[in-house]
Amino acid sequence: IPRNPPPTLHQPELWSNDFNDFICKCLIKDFELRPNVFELLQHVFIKQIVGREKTLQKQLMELIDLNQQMGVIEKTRHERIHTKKGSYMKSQSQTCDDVEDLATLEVLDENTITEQLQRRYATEQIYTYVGDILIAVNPFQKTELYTPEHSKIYVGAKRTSNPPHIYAVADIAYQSMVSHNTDQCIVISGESGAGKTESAHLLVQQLTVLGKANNQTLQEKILLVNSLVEAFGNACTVINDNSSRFGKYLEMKFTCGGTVVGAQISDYLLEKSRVIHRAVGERNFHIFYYIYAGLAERKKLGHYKLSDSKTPKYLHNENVKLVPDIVGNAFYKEQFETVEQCFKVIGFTLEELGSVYSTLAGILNAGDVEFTSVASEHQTDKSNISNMAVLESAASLLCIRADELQEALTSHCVVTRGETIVRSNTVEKAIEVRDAMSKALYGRLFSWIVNRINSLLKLDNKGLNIGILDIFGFENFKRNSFEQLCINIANEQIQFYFNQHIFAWEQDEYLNEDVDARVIEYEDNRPLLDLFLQKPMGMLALLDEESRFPQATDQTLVEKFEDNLKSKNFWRPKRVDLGFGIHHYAGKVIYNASGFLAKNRDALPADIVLLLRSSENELIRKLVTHPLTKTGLLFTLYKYLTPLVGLPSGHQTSTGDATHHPRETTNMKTQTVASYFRYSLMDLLSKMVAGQPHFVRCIKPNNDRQAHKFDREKVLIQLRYTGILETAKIRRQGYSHRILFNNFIERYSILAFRANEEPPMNPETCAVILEKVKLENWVLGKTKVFLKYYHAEQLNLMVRQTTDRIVLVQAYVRGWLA
Ligand code: AD9
Ligand code: MG
Repeated sequence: IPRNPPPTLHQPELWSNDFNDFICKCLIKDFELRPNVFELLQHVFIKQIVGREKTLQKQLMELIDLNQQMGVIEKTRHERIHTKKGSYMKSQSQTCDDVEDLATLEVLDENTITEQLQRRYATEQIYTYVGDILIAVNPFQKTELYTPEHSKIYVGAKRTSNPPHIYAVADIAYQSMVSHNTDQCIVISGESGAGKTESAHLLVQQLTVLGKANNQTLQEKILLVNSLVEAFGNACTVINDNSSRFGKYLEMKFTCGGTVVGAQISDYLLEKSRVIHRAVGERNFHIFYYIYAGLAERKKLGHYKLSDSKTPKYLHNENVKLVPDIVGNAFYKEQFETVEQCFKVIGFTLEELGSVYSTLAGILNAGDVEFTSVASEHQTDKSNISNMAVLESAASLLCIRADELQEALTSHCVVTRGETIVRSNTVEKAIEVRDAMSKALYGRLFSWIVNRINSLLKLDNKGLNIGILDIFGFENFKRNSFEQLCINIANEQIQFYFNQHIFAWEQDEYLNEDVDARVIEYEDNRPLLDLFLQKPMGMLALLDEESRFPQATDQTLVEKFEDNLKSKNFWRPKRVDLGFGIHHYAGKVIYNASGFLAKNRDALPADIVLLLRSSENELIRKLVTHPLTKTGLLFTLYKYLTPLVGLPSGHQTSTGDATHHPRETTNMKTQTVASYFRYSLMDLLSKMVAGQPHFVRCIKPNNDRQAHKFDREKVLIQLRYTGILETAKIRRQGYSHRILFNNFIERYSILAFRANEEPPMNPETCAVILEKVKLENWVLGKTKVFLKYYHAEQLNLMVRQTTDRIVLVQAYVRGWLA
């Protein structure tokens, strides 16, 4: 029996009206009425089956048996999960006050919710629903929750029949994509280390199972994409050993029938400053350590001009020694092999791989180039390179001329009145140029890898997709810089999107449609978005403005903030040089503006660009020649988005902005990080609003990454700022699904009307359908049916069961009549 069949019921040329009528009658009723099937059949087919009663009776009994078996199968599936050994047992661990959906709690307050989560966590039930939203509390240990068995029972199952699970979210997104023919989007949020990336992996895994990739290699490739980009985009921070240092939106592509056919990734704002500098106790991107260990194992360090005794500067860390911590680290070696395997399976050529390694080794060597100050006649501080051998190594790895690299690092050209003058760089300036080159190379290499993966996994056919958003989580370190500001603004934006979806749009609709529903108060973070994104007086706009003044300093920048930002969420703390505070939705953060201007300008000197363009390595040339543009910018949605993003009118009217991607700009100097960041956010949101969203909220139960430790206060704070309590309330009282009358009738009339009937498109028809299927607590508005979060799933399941059964019976009857 095919899943998701076209309802052959609607092919009257195949079946007589009587027959259709019969199918509707006996199938709409549930399994309990099955004994009547025989009578009904006899009644309808009496004329055609004279003389064949015995055979028919036997076949009908088989049919009934089969149906019952289906029922039984479903039952045992549940029993299996309930009685499976281990602590994840619903039947044993679930007490009578234990609930799987917080929206159904009798007493709804912070304490009760925390208590529920704690109780469930203690028995390794890390997942809990709040209506249609999934809460995932990080277990900080391996669990038995992701076996093939689990994967199986969450396929096409009713949500309430299994314990809450991330696989159920995958299933709901998949089923609604297939049955409504619409794109879906799964938004995973939570602070750093809460479990977003792990959740994203699990979703991809389950979606490949659901999407039945008929091609094993494709399935394998999709599963490897995450590992590959994470090797380049993740790093060890003080909070998380595998912290995402970029935002990732992975779209899985499906045919309309639901077969997975490809994947595309969009990356957002890689924290490339990590290449040149890290906070105390943190590390560079994983890949540097992997290749170091891997190349050492293959005795190839020399080939890539890497030392086996001296740690490159870019990998310096007070606690890490090159030997044995990097070279000789078994985990890193293993990861190197895995990454190389990923590259190969996805389809990168050996030549490309070699170039990637050379570029990485080139960056590490560049980082070790040192400068000394020399006094000159006209200029007091000129710089010289003190270790020419290292410079030569870097140049040879990047396939450029050493003397030209030396020149580009130690001097720069200025054009004055049509004349080009060469000026020397001070040591400081030379270091800045060197680091800018390293950052740019790494950032562009990362984007190139992402684009290359996309072109290798791309499919032309237009189908449906499910996007999974996994960004860097909210961060609050001892010292917070420009990177944290960007990360936290992105999180602010995601929270705003969540609020819009869960609260604002829902409540707007009640008003518009005259539906009586209690208004739920929630914390609106719109003022914060305005503080950051407004033009011309928002923080990012001010930052851009100040970045344009050559004389500006980080000090003048914070003063500018202080003079212009009028918000209770912004303040200048006393006694913190260059400090400013922001009261984010998730808490107060003190930032240090030191380096903001340089980081925002992110200038790559023209001399370096020209030099790299002359590289004999094709990859390096590509990195600096072709602007890497992101595909699929959905700026048509711009209008719809603008009120959502919270951008003021100045931005709305500048359509030039909207159609022109920032990276396409040829003048690399004018592209600031802040303006690119705004576009990234826009791009991301435009993708998100195009699909139906599903939310996963990851919760970190403690700051020590410990299993079995539930810090109530820590959890409570997260529940508060993510608005879980309000979410539970609105899910209980509100109507999260709103469907236009016509759409509702088209989709669900099969549940109450015959195939050849054409019920009128009016609210009464909707009521007939809803009453027929015995749903309660729905409301009819002026143009829409208002449903509770659990109704949509019940309806979809009924439609699926009905079509499945229709196909089943048709298959049987086809057999008898033949
Ligand atoms: V960040 O914002 O990228 O710094 P994430 O992505 O929210 O962060 P991540 O998924 O990397 O956090 O999880 C952190 C660690 O928690 C993982 O490395 C695992 O050790 C652990 N974790 C998270 N989720 C699970 C899980 N479902 N089962 C077991 C988990 N361990
Ligand atoms: Mg992550």
